[in-house]
Amino acid sequence: MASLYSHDYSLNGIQIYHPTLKVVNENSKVGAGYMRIINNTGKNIKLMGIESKIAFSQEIHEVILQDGVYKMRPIKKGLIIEANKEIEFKPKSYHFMFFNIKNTPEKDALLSANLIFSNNIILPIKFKVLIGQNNKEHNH
Ligand SMILES: [Cu+2]
Repeated sequence: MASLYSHDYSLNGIQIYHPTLKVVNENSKVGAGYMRIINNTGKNIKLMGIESKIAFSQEIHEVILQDGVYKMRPIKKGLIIEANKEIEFKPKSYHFMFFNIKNTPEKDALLSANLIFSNNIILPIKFKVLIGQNNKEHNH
C-alpha cells in the first residue's frame, strides 16, 4: 500500500492511512472523505466524530444496500473499530461527508481535521484533496 503519495498519521496505536477528500469539481460544496483506520491499540475503540474548518458541517456516514439501492445515513452514536482490526472508508461504504465546504478546494491541498475517538483521543490529520468526476457513485 505504501507509495510516494501516501500520507499517514498515528497516535496511541491508532493509524490513519491516506486520508483523502474527494470533490467533483472546484465548485463543489459537498465532499466525501476516505481513509483506512487501523486499530492497533489492543482494545476496541470508537470513532465519535470529526471536526474541521473545511466545511460548515461534517458527518460520519454508513452505506446500506436496501432493495438493490445504496442508501447512506449518518452514524450518530459512534463507529466501533474492534481491537486489531481496521475499517476502510471508501465509496459505497463508510465515509465522511462534508456539507457546505467553506473555501474552494484546490487539488492536492492538505486540509486539517481532527478525528475524535472515545477516551478523549483527538487525532489530527490532513485530508489530501482529490478533484474529479470519478466519484459519481456518491450522490447526495
Ligand atoms: Cu454520505
